[in-house]
Amino acid sequence: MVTTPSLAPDFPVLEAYRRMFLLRRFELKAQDLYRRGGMPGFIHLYVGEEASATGVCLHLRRDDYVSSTHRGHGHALAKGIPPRQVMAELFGKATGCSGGRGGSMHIYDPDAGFLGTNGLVAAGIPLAVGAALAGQLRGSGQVAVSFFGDGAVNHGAFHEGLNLASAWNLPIVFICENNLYATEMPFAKATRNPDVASRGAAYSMAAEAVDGNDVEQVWRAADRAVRRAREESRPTLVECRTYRHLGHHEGDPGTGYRTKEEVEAWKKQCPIAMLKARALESGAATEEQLKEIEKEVDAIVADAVEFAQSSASPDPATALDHIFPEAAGVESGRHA
Ligand SMILES: Cc1ncc(C[n+]2csc(CCOP(=O)(O)OP(=O)(O)O)c2C)c(N)n1
Ligand SMILES: [Mg+2]
Repeated sequence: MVTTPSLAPDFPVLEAYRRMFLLRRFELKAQDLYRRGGMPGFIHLYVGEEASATGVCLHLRRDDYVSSTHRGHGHALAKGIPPRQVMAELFGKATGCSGGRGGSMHIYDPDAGFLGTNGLVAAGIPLAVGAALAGQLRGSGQVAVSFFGDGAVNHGAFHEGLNLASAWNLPIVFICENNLYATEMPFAKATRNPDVASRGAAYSMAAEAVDGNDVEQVWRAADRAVRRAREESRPTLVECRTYRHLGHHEGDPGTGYRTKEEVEAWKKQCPIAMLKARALESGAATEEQLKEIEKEVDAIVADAVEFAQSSASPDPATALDHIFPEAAGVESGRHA
């Protein structure tokens, strides 16, 4: 395992560890439950990429906005949606944050500023640009963050979004989680320029690349970017270089297009193990403190599962609710 120098005194090591550990345990539990057959739909797990959502969301206010991806459970949890509501949504239960209508790829919570996980690659980018514009018009100091993968950066929505954000000086942070593959397509084969951060120059936008498995590095880069957005109303592109430990989705073993050696090498760079080693080495945390956090998180995840499994499915009589906006004078779920 490669370790980097000791943690800076202002880095919130315990909170970072808590959030990353929650994201990891939540996903591994979801994987187990999915394999047992109780969870409908598709799930794409975030295991290995926890430092990115954590390092960024530690800087966000509750009323800041986040748009996410198909691999978005970690973004939802890091932005502050309660684990109970996220787990219940994965099970399609009425108590889920989208009332059980959404599932894994439509986790949505306006109260937490969460503009949704998203089944369409790159589709969260324009949503966040719009939210940043809204924040700018309100003068509220709200910031928008768009998380997306390397698979999104050759889409029109990425280029249009960055261009508009730059032209209108929007308070937004674009976070590319470059895990080197889009499904089974290696990023280096999909483009002649796999240096995502270099693309910021095309839009005269501040940009940097970081080790996306080093939560402190992500946290520092996100600090610069969120300040630039909040205080100067200017956008930033941050490329977090990372890797998914598991397959593309549950069901893909993730081995047909990646060598065992490559996967193992990245697992040795596990963001959680690296933070733990550095926290202990530097004396920023004790073994007991980290164990206590792990115990607390395990209890939270167990409670979320119990909550989700014991919740009711949505009542069929409400199938047409939430489809038409009440404000348009349309009675709940039915044409007037
Ligand atoms: C517009 C669109 N095209 C294709 C797909 C099918 N698809 C789902 S995930 C994915 C790969 C996404 O890769 P990336 O953006 O790098 O995210 P990662 O899965 O690596 O986290 C593709 C092609 C889709 N969901 N939406
Ligand atoms: Mg990818």
